[in-house]
Amino acid sequence: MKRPLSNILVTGGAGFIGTNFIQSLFRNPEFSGRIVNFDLLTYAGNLENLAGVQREFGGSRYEFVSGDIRDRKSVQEVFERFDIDTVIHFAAESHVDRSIEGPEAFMTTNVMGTFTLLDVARKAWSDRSGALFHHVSTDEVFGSLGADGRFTESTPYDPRSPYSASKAGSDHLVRAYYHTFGFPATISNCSNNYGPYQFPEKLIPLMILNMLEEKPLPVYGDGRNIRDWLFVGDHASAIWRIITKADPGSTWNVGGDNEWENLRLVNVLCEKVATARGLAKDHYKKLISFVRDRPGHDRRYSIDCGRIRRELEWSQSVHFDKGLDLTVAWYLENPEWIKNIRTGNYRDWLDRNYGRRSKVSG
Ligand code: NAD
Ligand code: TDX
Repeated sequence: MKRPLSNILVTGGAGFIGTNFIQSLFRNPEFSGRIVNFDLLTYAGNLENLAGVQREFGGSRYEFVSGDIRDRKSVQEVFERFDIDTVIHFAAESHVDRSIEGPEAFMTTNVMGTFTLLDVARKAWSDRSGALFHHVSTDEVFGSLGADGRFTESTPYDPRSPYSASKAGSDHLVRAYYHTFGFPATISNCSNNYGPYQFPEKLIPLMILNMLEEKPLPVYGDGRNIRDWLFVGDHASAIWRIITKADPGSTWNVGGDNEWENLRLVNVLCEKVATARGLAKDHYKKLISFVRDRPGHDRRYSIDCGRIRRELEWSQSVHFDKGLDLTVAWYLENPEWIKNIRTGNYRDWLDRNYGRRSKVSG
């Protein structure tokens, strides 16, 4: 291991990937440090996800601090109180559709929040060696591909949505801090994650939950857009490789080598949910409903993650078929989790969003 990892600040740890990352770290026999989870608990943050971690490690190796990464004072307090030596920065507004509806929070949290964290960390770490700031980013910063080509670590940035522009802005800031101040930072750009605890505004959980309620399954445009999917636990293991093995200033693409057209994926999900519930294989397919396309909808993402495989010996362990089965089973087995999050902001947003979107065929 290249660094101590004694006191890790995880921002956005109550969200989808942060939750899975924290759980995986506490299962990892190589990790013996403490995690401080700093999260604003927006609509997307859910502490219930970490109730088990809190029970087992709370007060000793796990602390939750409610706070906003845009608030310099709170961030400074955390650095001082917990002697932070590592940051894994997940906190963000993460949903493309919301960034189209209301981009402001994406700019303040993703850009200014990242700036605030970087700036506090730089000052706190002026005399420290072995510290690391790992910034969790997305393949969407590279823009949209046609039928050919793949994103590599040197593909020029070309973000198309307010979300991806805000993530690109934060990536640039992280690199600028490395080059200008010698600040110890790494970046990963990962493809679409799926798995337990994902908020059901994203494609896979939204489809599963709509099936359970026999609601329309809204496929944007012609359904031929392509995404590369990676099981969230494999993203967590890639981050572990980076924080334990990578040099400051390095950037890593992470993906599943697993491209799917949305419509094909939704059809497979229909079959998996139907099978899991003992229904005819095609039961849910009649719910597929083509709706107005997402504005600026990126056509295809494809990520070349050869570098992390070769240089950090990372590999994914969950095949898509198995990962989808696990994910479907998790949503079917956790109706309380679904009930608890489907209130307030989420419900209002969903009603507004899908109420407005016109159906073009069915
Ligand atoms: P998420 O929306 O599920 O969780 C985001 C978390 O950040 C929530 O717990 C939320 O409460 C917290 N948060 C938001 N604003 C905050 C603020 N101002 N201060 C403190 N906390 C705040 O997101 P996710 O899907 O888990 O994504 C995590 C990170 O990974 C993001 O940076 C995202 O851009 C990146 N990423 C996501 C994917 C994906 O497929 N989901 C893929 C690649 C990269
Ligand atoms: O109802 C839907 N119907 C539909 O056709 C939804 C929610 C999505 N889609 C399409 C849009 C995309 O082509 O499915 C694809 C996946 O959509 P999302 O789940 O919203 O993910 P995406 O926009 O690809 O972005 C995700 O992956 C990269 C995450 O939300 C980002 O945080 C991450 O950076």
